Amino acid sequence: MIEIRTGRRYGFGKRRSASKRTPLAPQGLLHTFLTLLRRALPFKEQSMLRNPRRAFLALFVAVAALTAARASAETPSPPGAEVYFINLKDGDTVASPFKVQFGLSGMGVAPVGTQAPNTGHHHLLIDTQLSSEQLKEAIPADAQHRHFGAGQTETTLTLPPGQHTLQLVLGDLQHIPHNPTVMSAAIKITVK
Ligand SMILES: [Cu+2]
Repeated sequence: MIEIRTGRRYGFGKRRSASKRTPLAPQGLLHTFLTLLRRALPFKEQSMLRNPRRAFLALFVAVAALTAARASAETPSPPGAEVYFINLKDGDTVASPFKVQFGLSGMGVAPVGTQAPNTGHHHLLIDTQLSSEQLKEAIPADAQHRHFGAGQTETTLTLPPGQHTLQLVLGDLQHIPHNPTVMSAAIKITVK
């Protein structure tokens, strides 16, 4: 059976007798986490965490703080940065498959994993758009949200005949749009 030692006043590194060991409860994961947390904290905080409700509250506050920090962590973009379609414009008619070239000015294209100021990678939105909420999160990855994380600046699309909307958005290394957003106009094209 897995056993864990419970937190104890000044118990850091101290060996405890086997009789005082507590078997892992069914809700083991949270219990283990709280035990480790207790051990890592000074005595005052340890005693606070012995109260499960307060411990849960502390956990909640920590998660909320991390979430808030992440939300405000959008990568800044320089003034005047622009992303645009090089070879297509609103109203064009194309035959499928067709090439789409991505233009970027005022910033640089960098593959995912590169941490450099004023860089990002291209994302192509096909027949969809990002809500103001989505502009603060990682861009989804699916058939309508294409990522070009290797730093590609063009692609070849195969779309069914009819009218389609295309839009480019630059994203940072976490796939989150910059702030201010660097996004092209949404163009409508007709596929023959
Ligand atoms: Cu991406």
